[in-house]
Amino acid sequence: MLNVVRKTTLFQRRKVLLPETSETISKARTLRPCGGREGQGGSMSRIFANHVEKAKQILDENWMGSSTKPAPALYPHQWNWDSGFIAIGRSHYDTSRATLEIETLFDAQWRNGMVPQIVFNPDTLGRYFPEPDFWQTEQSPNAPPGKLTSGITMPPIHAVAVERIYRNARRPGTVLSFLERIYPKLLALHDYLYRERDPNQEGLVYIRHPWESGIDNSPTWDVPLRRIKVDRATLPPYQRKDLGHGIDPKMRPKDRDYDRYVSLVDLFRRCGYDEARIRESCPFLVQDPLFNSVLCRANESLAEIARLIGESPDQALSWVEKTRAAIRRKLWQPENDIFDCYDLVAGTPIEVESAAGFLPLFAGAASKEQAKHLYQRLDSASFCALHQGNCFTVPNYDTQRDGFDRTNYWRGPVWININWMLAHGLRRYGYTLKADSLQKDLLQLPIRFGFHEYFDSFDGTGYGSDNFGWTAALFIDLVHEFYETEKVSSRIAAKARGLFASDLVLNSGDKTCEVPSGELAGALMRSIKALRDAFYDTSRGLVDYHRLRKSDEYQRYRFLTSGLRDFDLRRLVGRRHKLAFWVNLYNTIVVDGIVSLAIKRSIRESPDFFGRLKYAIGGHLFSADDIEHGILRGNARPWFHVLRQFGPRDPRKAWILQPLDPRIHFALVCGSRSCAPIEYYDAATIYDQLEAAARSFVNSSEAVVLPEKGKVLLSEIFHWYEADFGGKRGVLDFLYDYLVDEGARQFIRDKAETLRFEYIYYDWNLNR
Ligand code: 2M8
Repeated sequence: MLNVVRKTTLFQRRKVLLPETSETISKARTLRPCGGREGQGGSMSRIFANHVEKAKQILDENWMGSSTKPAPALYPHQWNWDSGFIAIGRSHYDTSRATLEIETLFDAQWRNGMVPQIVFNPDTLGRYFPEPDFWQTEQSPNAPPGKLTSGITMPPIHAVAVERIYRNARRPGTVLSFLERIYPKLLALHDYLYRERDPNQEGLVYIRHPWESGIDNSPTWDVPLRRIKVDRATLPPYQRKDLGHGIDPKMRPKDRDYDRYVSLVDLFRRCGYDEARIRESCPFLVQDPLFNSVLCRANESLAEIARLIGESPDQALSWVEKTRAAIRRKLWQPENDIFDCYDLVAGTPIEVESAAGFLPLFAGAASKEQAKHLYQRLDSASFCALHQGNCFTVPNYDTQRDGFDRTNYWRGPVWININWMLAHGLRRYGYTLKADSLQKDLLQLPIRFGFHEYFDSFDGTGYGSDNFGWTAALFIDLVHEFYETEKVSSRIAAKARGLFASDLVLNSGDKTCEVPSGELAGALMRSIKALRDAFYDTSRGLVDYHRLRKSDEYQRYRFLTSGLRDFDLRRLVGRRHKLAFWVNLYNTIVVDGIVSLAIKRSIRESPDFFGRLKYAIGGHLFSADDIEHGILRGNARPWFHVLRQFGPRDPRKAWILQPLDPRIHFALVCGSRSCAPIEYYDAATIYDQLEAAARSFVNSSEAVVLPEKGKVLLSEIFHWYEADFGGKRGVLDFLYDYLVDEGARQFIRDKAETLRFEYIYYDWNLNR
């Protein structure tokens, strides 16, 4: 992939890309296209619908008859928490496979209640290590007869999945018998964990193998694993099978990690899988915030399931309280603003922070104060801050630490399941903006880079296995959730419609500016520059609306706009001056509108925002649309209309600017995150500035060239205004002229005839 995001100031900005439709997913499970003034909803929904179809296809291809393997070749059996996440995805459209997935897993539940990490598929043995011959779980009286399983467990997400299956079922009543069957098994699993894995009755269970955490080679485990001195002479011989699938070994655990994984398994089998014996001699016993948070959150679901089938939720609720209190008390590290693991063997915390340390948010286990600190740590360069650019939320390990590795498995890349849980956790504590941004990253990663196992935390490249189960499943869930959120915002918009139904002339009123007409344009431009200097972050394209609203600079600007009512536009002389005047005025009417309408999250809260907001200028009204399509685009047809902006006899046609310069599209700011970054344009330098704006935009993540996929992903701007660039061929020429990556240019040159464009979601969230 050639042109994603680069670490230079010029290309600093990465925008979060998302669909902007306000349609909701119907219960009939179809993603319908939609209209919408601010964005081309139809094609957006289609992109979603296509990818949901692709995700379902992946799950179908990985289906093994009664459960789903996590990946086509790398993981050819059923995995414990993978099945939970997969069932969550399927719950939206295939209740029967979702329930079967869980039932198959629990059919292999051990007699002591443990649900194994892997249930082996007898038909695909020989392709993974370690398999039943190595685990030798038949030594344990607890192993389930007739089933082939491993001898460890994983984070127990299943109750959460079961509750989802019920909630998402078209006829929840029909799922009740499944709930009745599975409830005692879920209860037995949780009971096993508290009984066997919490010897001191603290409310915190331990894991005894890195594979039990699900985040196998996380740097957190380096410390306890170092304790294991591997003696090659006594280590049972083994052969790794995970390196033979075309995956770069750099992206997988090292041999020395595997030696330790294997030596732990060897210890378990030597102990006959007897928990008391294992506990006595195991060098790896860790109370992990990830595992305990998942268990704690699952207890909440367990209580809910109990209520649904008329059982008492008390046991599950008391576990919730106990584990929450223990996480809060024992695992919190105030100096690091995060939850750490506790090493039971060493009797100390493991102060190595991964994304797992934020998961108590998922369980509601963090206190409000802890959540505040967690949020500060999470929303920082360590884990990719909001609007930071050049990163995707949330990398699995602190990007600022030495051990961070953006490509290696659990040592840095972004994982969909962890972030899915984090997004829920953030929402639970009211950090909606951050939760939204996680959700959008999680949606765009598979769309842009494929349904991979994990993703590069800086440029999004997909690693590990392709066609990965939980990436596909949670994508389906996230799409559904996204549409649910949209349903709420469209309700807000409907409310707003009632409040602001008519035109809003922002410079009407009694105030009259005393600046002489001949000086007004200059004074207005200076005041716009003052706004830019004080309140715009031009590198990230953000506006501090909150401070701006109350500032003297903004009052001054408002005051000067009153002078526009009598301003004689003939005073603008020369194309540079006219261009700068209209571009700056457009960008500032948008800011003025956002402040005046007290827009909170998106200009979409106000219907027809660009058409209704107006300035009276020289006896005529000019909306933002009039300025953009009428003046700056040379009275072109807006993409959402059939007619040109100004009719044949419209007197405002006297001010249209021709010829149209397509670079204005990278200077006009629509108050949203996917538009160009806001800037002040100076008449003296405007051509250079437009040039820089176009170059920056084309080399940002708004234009991604993917030679290996034979396609180019582009901002919707190139779609809506294709004609302004001279059609598709003109867009290609434009890209060719402005791209700096030689490989990308060459690809465009060679493949111009066959190249396909795909358009990236447009993020209408406010650029604040
Ligand atoms: C990975 O773990 C397995 C061992 O369980 C492996 O590396 O072979 C982890 O990513 C784990 O979280 C996941 O459940 C499993 C299957 O996707 O693969």
